[in-house]
Amino acid sequence: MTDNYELLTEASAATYIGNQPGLCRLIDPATTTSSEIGDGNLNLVFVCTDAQGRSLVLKQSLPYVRIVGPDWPLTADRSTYEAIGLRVAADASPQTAPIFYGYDRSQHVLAMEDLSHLTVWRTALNDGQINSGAADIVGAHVARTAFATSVLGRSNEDFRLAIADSTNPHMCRITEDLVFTEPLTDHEHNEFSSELRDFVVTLTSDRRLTAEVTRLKTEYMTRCEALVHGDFHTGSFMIGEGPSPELKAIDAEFSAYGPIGFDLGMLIGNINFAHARAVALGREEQASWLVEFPARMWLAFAQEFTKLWPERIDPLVDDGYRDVWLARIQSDAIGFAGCESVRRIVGFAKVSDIEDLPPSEHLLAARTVLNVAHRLLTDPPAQIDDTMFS
Ligand code: SR1
Ligand code: MG
Repeated sequence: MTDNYELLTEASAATYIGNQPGLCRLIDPATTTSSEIGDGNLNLVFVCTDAQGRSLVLKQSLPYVRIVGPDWPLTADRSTYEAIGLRVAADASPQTAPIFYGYDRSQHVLAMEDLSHLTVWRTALNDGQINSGAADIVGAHVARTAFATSVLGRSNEDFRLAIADSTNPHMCRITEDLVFTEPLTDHEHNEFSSELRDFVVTLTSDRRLTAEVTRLKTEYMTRCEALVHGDFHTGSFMIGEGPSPELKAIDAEFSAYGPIGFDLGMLIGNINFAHARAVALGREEQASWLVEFPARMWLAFAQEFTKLWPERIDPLVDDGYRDVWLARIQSDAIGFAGCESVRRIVGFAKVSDIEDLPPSEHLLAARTVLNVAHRLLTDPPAQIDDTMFS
């Protein structure tokens, strides 16, 4: 699945930079020191800083899933798709993407802006942070990247070529298995406390729910509307402080063409976790903000999409179709939020929002998340509104 290449270390990162003329213009390799800070599920991440304080990040794919080890091999070519996703976001929405310095395909290394002055969004949420304008920022980000990569922003030929270039089969397969299939089957990846067993079995064997997840999985696999980020959870963002924070989407190795509502739904699912945590910990102000988050993000998305609409390339995409499309994106997002909510409680790659809670709060929060998911998948609201987490 993967070729031979050399894994970077804290000691070798400066030498690597020294061999890359494009990077030597940004940072002095002779005085560079590096520190490996990767805390995600998959990759190596090095923050490299020189004596003048200039810095950048090198991200390298490991040939396996980091949190499991070599027993779960994984194509290092995922960085090729991450490069596509990062370039698209940097072009279409530079305010919400890291500056992208380049990609070395032979070594599976991406070079980008150092964002270590920011915090992983999930960590900030877990600590109780509130950023009132974050939903507006993310909604507009999704609209801009979706518009730019769909038939609205690309010529017919470029659109089809882009689908082919970003097909990303191995990473999409992970999503197909982990987000949709495994949580609803008797899979070894599934793990949850014994007190939840009866509840989980009842929920995941509800035929209305399994039918809806099957439908959504097929939509994810077949409806190539735009380049989606593909792993749009709160661990895939870096955030600053304040009402209108610096907010950057990172970790785009799951990029592929798919339904535009997929990213919106992933994020709503993760806001569901943050909300359940806030409620379990009695953080009322944070919980109220998070209840309003999905509708506010949706509004920002729809407004930005509508603002961009007059710039569309294909003259046959008429104004009436915009509202049809928006309605479908909205209903997709509700369903995908349900899938992500089930998956992170039942299946692989749990989230610290829920897992780090003390046992009794953990149980309460997990049940709350699953109840919300069940409703989103079997009796969905007509629109994304403030009742989604009720
Ligand atoms: C094997 S990868 C597990 C999960 O980590 C990533 O962040 C994605 O969410 C993926 O599903
Ligand atoms: Mg990630």
